[in-house]
Amino acid sequence: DGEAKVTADSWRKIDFQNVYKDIAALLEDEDYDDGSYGPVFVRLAWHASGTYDVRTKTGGSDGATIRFAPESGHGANAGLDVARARLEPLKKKYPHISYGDLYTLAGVVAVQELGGPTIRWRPGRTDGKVATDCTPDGRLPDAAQGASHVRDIFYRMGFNDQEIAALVGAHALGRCHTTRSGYDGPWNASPTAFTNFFYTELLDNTWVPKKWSGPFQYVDKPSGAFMMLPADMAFKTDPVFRTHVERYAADQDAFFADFAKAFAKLLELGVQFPADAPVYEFKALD
Ligand code: CCH
Repeated sequence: DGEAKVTADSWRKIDFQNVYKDIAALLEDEDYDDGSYGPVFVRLAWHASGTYDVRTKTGGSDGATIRFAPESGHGANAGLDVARARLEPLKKKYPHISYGDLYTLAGVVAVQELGGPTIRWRPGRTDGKVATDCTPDGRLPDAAQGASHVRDIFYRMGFNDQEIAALVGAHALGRCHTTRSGYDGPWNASPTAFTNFFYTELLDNTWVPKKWSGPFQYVDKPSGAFMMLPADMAFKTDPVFRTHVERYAADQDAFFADFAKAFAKLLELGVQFPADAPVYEFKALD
């Protein structure tokens, strides 16, 4: 199978601009969610990477343990099988690409093709890991909690408050699914466009508890059309996070620049790249 073909430098055989184009062709589907797999590709790239522990140097996207049980079945990863299945034909087409490179590149393509900033990306993740390399459950953030939990989780990866505030701006994209996380709804009216709307919506709306039998979350008043997770609200109530949120709400270019740096760092956590691995800055397609 493809996995057997991935060696330490098999990425050298791949034209990644072509892989980029092929991933881009998988984004649109009018029958899926809001019409794009982009948001769930971004989430796959983030959850494949965000298991990193800077102290033990375990986790991260190298080896893509997210595809193995038990990690694939961790509550936070519910629904990401959909993204992996969508990408699987490209593993067949490019057997020399590692799953870690494929999943992280899919996140890059999605951000860029949905109108976000250019994300610097390098190939060279390997496929050699096995199920016993899976990270323990609980390394990804729990949406029901607040600022101190969010800090614990992201400091463990090696991020600071500014980087955390920039990364969560990805919640401009996509939506929550009752069948996956239990939460419900999109964060704004354009969930398939990469914008700074997470910050503007967070600051500009009055957020009230949603009246329903599902998990505690917020909806905007009066429309009720948009949502915030309890963890999202920490970015409004915590004074340090809020200074960054205010800056990103006022200045989309500042958000794009900081997101690009923090997301590229996220996708590289724990990866030992070959010294000569090229840094790609792909051009968005038309
Ligand atoms: Fe997130 N996120 N995320 N998130 N996330 C969810 C959906 C998306 C948290 C919880 C949730 C980041 C940080 C956090 C995306 C990107 C990022 C959902 C709904 C929950 C719950 C899942 C569902 O039901 O489908 C929490 C908590 C945090 C931080 O504390 C970061 C960082 C990123 C990327 C840089 C994207 C995109 C989605 C939409 C997925 C989709 O399928 O539409």
